Amino acid sequence: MTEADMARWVRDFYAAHPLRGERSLDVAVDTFIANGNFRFDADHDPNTTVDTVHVQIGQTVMWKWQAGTHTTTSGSDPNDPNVGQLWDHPLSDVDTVFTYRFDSPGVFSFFCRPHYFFDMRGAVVVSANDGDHPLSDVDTVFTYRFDSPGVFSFFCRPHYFFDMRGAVVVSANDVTPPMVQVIAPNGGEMLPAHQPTTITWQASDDQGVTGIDLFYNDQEGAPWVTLGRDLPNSGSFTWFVHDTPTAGARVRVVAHDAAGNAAADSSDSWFVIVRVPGGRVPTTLRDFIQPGTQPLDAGSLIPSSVCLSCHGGYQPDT
Ligand SMILES: [Ca+2]
Ligand SMILES: [Ca+2]
Ligand SMILES: [Cu+2]
Repeated sequence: MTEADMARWVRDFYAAHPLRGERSLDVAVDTFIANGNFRFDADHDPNTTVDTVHVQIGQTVMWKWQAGTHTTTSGSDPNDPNVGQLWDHPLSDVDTVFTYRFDSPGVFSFFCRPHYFFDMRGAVVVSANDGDHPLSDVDTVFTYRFDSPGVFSFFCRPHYFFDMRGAVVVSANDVTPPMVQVIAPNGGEMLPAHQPTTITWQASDDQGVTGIDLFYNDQEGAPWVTLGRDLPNSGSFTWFVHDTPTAGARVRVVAHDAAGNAAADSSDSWFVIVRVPGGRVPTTLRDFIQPGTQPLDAGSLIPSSVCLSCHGGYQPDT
């Protein structure tokens, strides 16, 4: 067969058979050169007869004519029942380039129709990349876990030039606890019971304070009584001072961050809760300090030994 015969054979073939395979408009990541030695050369090495290129899903491969007249035809050999199903194009001095985008993983063999028996063939290995997934009516969801900090950009391959893209900012694991300081009452104040007073604090965190818990107690070592949980870090809270007159009260502020770190600070020294002259009739649950009646606190059981003395000392044998 002369060169002219070969060109005519290829021309006649595609006059009788359809071209197959949509040409990719993307930039090719690798190229096979269809050369005058009946080779698809991708590695620029004439000693490797059948070359293979490796790409990832969504990437495009180019076939480029250099000499002779050839075809690039998908399939493992001329007897493959699926021959030419994915793509089938001439490569000649008038059809110098074909490009094809691989949108599914697998091994894709191809060959030149007139030169298969000269081993003019090759393969494209398409791997599914963890960071590369289709989204379509048959692949409706993709999820990904970010295990390191940084800014991760992403885009849609076919629609990048329509600005279809985004970014995920992953912050480092937060191991730094917040800083918190009670401003008031910080010790020495005289606070009348049943009157509102403003608790103030300052709290900060490298990643942000997500919640504030407030407590008070009325003597050293007494359990902390909850005044509020998971409050915003507003820096102040109006406390309707409990009717527990004492010279030894403190407040405590606990600051939390999103990673579960916490820090606490209490009044530097005692403040005084002063009984209102004449007292008041309790009107709401807030006025009682009784185990179980506070909206936010569980009660604690009193050991029975305490009862022996508080009832005036019963005789244990009666
Ligand atoms: Ca080669
Ligand atoms: Ca932190
Ligand atoms: Cu050929």
